[in-house]
Amino acid sequence: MDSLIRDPPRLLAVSYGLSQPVNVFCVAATRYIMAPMITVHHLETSRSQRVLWLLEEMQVPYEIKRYQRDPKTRLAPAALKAVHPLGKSPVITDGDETIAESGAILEYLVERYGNQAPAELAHLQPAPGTPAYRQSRFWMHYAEGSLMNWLVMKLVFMTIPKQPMPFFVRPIARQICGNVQAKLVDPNLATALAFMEDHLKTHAWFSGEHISIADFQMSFAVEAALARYANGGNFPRLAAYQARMVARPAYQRGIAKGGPVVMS
Ligand SMILES: N[C@@H](CCC(=O)N[C@@H](CS)C(=O)NCC(=O)O)C(=O)O
Repeated sequence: MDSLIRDPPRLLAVSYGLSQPVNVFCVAATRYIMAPMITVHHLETSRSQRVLWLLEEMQVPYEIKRYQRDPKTRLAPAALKAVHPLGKSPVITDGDETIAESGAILEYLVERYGNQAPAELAHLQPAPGTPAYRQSRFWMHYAEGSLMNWLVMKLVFMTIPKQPMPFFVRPIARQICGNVQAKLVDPNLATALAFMEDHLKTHAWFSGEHISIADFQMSFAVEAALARYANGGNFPRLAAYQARMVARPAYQRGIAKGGPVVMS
């Protein structure tokens, strides 16, 4: 055995059941060339940060293709439609697969690469039938099915009065947008944030005591909610949750690569 350890080409041959010694560099190069390469099509200040954070936590190699928003409309460039007909971000490609919708992307990545993740992420997808699983499923749906709608509406009604328009229309636009926020959007956001604040009284992470896929899906919504609606002082548990998430080295690596998360 000692002699094998001192002879890597022969050691590899034995491990792979080959009759000839193996060139270590060939094995490394073949592995590198055959490794599936994930491309994250990343629109600046977008939900795509969810995907970067997860990939960084799982330590799965990937590359980023960056897209800038139109400076006036803040919409995605047409180039994203060449990747996926919906033209939204995030979207990833992995070999022949193209996957859109952040929730579907997170589930795909956990299913395909979750078993390679560091031990701390063992509960990324909680075991079916457990309370953590039910919580995880709820927050995965709630993030995009309910919460993000109110946060997008908030952004739209905050932005409209700042758009170019004849000067005499602006006060009317401001009044209408203010009313919609006060009567419809803000009360719904108040309910949502109080609900999350209450949940975080008894849960360290959204599914329970361990970080799970739901935290990646909720991350963008939490950031947007605290930036657009609430100040952390009113929601100390939500603010503490955000601080815990942002302090994670993998989260910071995602930001360093993808840029700021929330559009201001
Ligand atoms: N539900 C989708 C939403 C995708 C979406 O609307 N992404 C935004 C960025 S956060 C986008 O691409 N906006 C640009 C546009 O609509 O042109 C998801 O979770 O992936």
